[in-house]
Amino acid sequence: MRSPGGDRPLLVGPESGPTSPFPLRVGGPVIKGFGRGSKELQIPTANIPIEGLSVGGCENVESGVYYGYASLALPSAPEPIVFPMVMSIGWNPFYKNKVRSVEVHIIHEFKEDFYGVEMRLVILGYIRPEYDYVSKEALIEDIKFDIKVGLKSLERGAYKAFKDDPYLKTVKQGEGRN
Ligand code: ADP
Ligand code: RBF
Ligand code: MG
Repeated sequence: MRSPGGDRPLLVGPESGPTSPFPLRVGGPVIKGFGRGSKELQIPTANIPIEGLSVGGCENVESGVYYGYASLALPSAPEPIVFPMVMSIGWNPFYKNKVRSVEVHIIHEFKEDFYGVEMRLVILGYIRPEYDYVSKEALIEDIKFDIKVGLKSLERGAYKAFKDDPYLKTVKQGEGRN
């Protein structure tokens, strides 16, 4: 059971750029999750179907917390917009989920929800395993630190370059929407 605090590095992954299995490219339409992210944690997570992992050829990817870029084909924009993100793949041990989920916190403030919109991910590095926590506050503190790790790690040239990855940009407008 993890407690709040504890030092961990702000930079994750080699300076020279992502190494195998990264970069991983997965995507799917944003679906309803457990309804907890925004309400309980004040950290919304856009969920995509777990099947997205097999399409991307990474169904065996280790559970844990990752960072990278996400793009959204928002109806209001002419082309997909790319944002930094941190995400969890796994069972949310703190909540003892019965299903494995893929949840992405986009590091940007949105005015509106974007359920149904096609989201594409380029995953560039592994931050940490998923933990169980002594409290909700301890989980929130760790996720806030993950956000710092993600942003800082993406600032490096060999990671920043993936912001322009064609996979993030090639979503046809309307794709993935209901
Ligand atoms: P759910 O349990 O349905 O996933 P959440 O409480 O986790 O609900 O909220 C996620 C939803 O909030 C996303 O599907 C998206 O429409 C919206 N949202 C708003 N801002 C963000 C953000 N910065 N990152 C991810 N999702 C966001
Ligand atoms: N849930 C856990 O139970 N343990 C974790 O270590 C954990 N780490 C997370 C890290 C990030 C960056 C994100 C976005 C989510 C994480 N979650 C974790 C999932 C969190 O519990 C989930 O997003 C909410 O319960 C809403 O579904
Ligand atoms: Mg969610």
